[in-house]
Amino acid sequence: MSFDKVDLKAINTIRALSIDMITNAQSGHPGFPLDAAPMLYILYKNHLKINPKKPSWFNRDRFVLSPGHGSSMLYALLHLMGYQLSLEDLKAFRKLGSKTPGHPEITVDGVDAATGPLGQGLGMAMAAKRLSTIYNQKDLEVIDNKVFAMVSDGDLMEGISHESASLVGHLKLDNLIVLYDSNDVTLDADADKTLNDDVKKRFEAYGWNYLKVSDGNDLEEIDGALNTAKHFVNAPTIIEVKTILGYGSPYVGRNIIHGNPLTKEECEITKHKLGYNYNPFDVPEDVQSRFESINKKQEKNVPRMVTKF
Ligand SMILES: Cc1ncc(C[n+]2csc(CCOP(=O)(O)OP(=O)(O)O)c2C)c(N)n1
Repeated sequence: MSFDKVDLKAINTIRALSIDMITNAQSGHPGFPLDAAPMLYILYKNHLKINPKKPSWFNRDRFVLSPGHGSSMLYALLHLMGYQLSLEDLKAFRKLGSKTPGHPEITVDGVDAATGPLGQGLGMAMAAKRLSTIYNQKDLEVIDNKVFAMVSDGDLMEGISHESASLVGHLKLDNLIVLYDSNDVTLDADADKTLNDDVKKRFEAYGWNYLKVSDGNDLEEIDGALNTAKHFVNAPTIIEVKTILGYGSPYVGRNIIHGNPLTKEECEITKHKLGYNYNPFDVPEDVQSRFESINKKQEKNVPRMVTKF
């Protein structure tokens, strides 16, 4: 599957809306959306089996944004995908009572997990697998969904990620695919000040499959890794994607872009660097129609009729 200029523009729209939201709110975390937008876009464009018109469809794939501080990126994507999040909602980011709080809440259509405390994104696959063993019958697979989670360096440093990854490996949960945003930077400093795990060896020791994408801006490479991961059986998969925190911004690769809003001028500089020259909160027409066609495809994922229980 090849990608074109509109795909790149769509990714830059996610990045641009994210930093616009954060700058508008004067608070938030711009570094992660700028680096991780390509993998989020490809996941929703080509892999996640969902239906934005039926957001609570039971057998939909789930997406868990474990580093909840990247919420602006998820909200931007959900808006573009046609979920019930308007541009006004994006402009109300981090405001009390808004549909777009600083960390995602499951009260918002399209948000599958409330996240924020790092390390908690790895648990949902077990429930889906359990349900499938209870309800699936030989001639009727009622539950065959997958859980896709995105995790960060900070997530993998948390003790809970070790426990859950060990259990998931032991249970051979092949319905879990984890995209690891490996940008080598955390909140206070470069990750190597506190983290030097060999992630490949760590996860293989738990019984996982490990894949690596060497360039988080290489759309084909990300897409190919997800295709490979979906066909693995009898083990969960982690895909380490090497990314660059704050990609395109004046603070690229530095921890200060983790949680400090850009100024309006810095937003403009960042967009210019990305080759994206639109006003704050603008969505280019060709990007809008690209998302409409993605949605048309997704709408074919209609809930199947459940006749036997
Ligand atoms: C359990 C827990 N401890 C601490 C925090 C505070 N915190 C927020 S983000 C972060 C680390 C940021 O590094 P990373 O997760 O790699 O994110 P990135 O810099 O790539 O955006 C920390 C410690 C938290 N959210 N949860």
